[in-house]
Amino acid sequence: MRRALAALSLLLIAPSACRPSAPADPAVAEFADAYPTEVVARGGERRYELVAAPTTLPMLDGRALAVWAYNGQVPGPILHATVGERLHVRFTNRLPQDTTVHWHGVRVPHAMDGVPGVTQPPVEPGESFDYAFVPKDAGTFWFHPHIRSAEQVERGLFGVLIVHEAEPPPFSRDVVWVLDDWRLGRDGAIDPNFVTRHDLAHDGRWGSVVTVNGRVNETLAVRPGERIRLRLVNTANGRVFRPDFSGLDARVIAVDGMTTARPVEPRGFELAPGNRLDLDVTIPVEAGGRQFRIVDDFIAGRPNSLAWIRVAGDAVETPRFASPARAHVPAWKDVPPEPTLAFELQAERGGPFGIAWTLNGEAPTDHAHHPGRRLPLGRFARLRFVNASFRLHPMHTHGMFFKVLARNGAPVDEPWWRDTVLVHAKEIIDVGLVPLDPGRWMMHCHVLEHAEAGMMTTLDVAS
Ligand SMILES: [Cu+2]
Repeated sequence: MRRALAALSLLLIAPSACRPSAPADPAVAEFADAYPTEVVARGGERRYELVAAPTTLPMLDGRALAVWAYNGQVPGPILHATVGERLHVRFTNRLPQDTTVHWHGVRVPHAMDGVPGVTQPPVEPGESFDYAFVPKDAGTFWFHPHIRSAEQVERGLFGVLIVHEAEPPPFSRDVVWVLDDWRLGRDGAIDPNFVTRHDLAHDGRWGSVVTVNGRVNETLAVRPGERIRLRLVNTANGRVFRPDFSGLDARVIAVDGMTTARPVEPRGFELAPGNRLDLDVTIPVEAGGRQFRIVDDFIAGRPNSLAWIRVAGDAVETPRFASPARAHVPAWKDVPPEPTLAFELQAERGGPFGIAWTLNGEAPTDHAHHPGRRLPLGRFARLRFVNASFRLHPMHTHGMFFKVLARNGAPVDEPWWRDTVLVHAKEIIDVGLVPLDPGRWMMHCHVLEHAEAGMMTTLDVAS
């Protein structure tokens, strides 16, 4: 039956979305069933114009803040597509610097990945670039520059891409919360000192003003009984959030855009830079008139108020349906026991910023000159991150998802995929993956200052 369905879906694939062949190895085929290698192009196209430009906006606590914005908004516009639709984004750069757009977590064709010198030339001021691809996975993704990102993201260049399921679950409401922080100078403007020695000696740039959707104490007004899909995205340069939803009926249903195998208790989830969490939140019918404060408690004893959920109005009927869950989860028995590639995460003196962050002793600061490490296409691989430092490193892969297999040598079984995993001080994390898309994919720390100071490399996926 499955074979017949596969044959049918092959007939429906548009030529541009067609992949050369299905994996022959049965274990890999099982993997590909959970993490599709093929996308059924359903036709249809979403077209967007995206312009990056400086502007001034009422931000944070309502003050006028000079920012760099996509389409005059911070966060940038929410782009929508349905899985299988073609997304076409005509991007124009009106910044005083080169830039690109990277689609974080989206398995795009290599030429659409937005990495200067690797997948495309930089988009110069006044120039345009057309990004076009068919998203393979439904979920919560985001986009941001991949040039001088420590400055460009901090100044406000980030936006969310929602790829909807073909038949979205009937939530009462779909809400995006973009979590961020801001470091301001004495004049109240964004501190223009980027990639400082202080940032490099720590976990990147952590600001003193924490915002959700660009506002301090964002408030979401809901009615009793509503069931909400709440999509959290961490766009901060360095800050890790640990949002506490303990007062609410909330379950994690997706991590980094990908549906979990089952709904998961949100307590203790660490949302590192780049990470996303989708929550299934039900507002109790009897909660009318109440308000719930959502707090970030990543740093013990120093909680940050993130947002409020204010319940008012007439109760609505709660939609009843099973939380979305991933039907197929592959076995990981074929992952090699020893690492295919291992990376030591460390710092050393030197480089253009005075401190260099290294992967196996290398700290290239130009995207085009990465050493490149080969990963075999369509085969199970194990990557090992050995954090030799005392700082935090959220390690991110472009073009592929992975699963955490072990922490400090102890097996773990997270029932979800990731594209970014936080490696704590002195921690060793093993992840498993099967690279399914050929190309030179970036792998880097998503503390943007660490990445700019060298903590980037490439995974060269080839057969
Ligand atoms: Cu790092």
